[in-house]
Amino acid sequence: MDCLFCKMISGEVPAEVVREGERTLAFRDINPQAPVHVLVIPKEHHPNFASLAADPALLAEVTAEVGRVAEDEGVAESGYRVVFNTGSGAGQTVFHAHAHVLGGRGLNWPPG
Ligand code: DGP
Repeated sequence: MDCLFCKMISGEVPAEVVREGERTLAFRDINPQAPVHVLVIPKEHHPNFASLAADPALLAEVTAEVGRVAEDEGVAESGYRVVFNTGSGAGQTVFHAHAHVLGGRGLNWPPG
């Protein structure tokens, strides 16, 4: 399967990994939108959030890792945002489910 994030999991494409679990990987976004911008992904290929959510145990592992990333990156107290862009209309460009963890600056609402 020609999936960029699967290639990062296999090591074929380099990634700046910040955490690795048995079923998850967390790495820095190549185009950070905030001082902290980490992507948390399941190692199993799921094309989007809806597919990932069909495996509640795996979704729970991803979200637990999001919380650990926020702690590790020092934004748990100051605040952070978790985003799953789902579908091209919402800005999804990589079709392997991923949570964006954004923090380290003030974040506006509503998002653009
Ligand atoms: P989205 O637009 O929600 O599908 O987010 C995809 C993110 O993936 C985007 O913020 C940029 C990031 N990204 C794309 N290619 C690479 C890459 O090769 N390495 C890393 N670390 N991040 C990437």
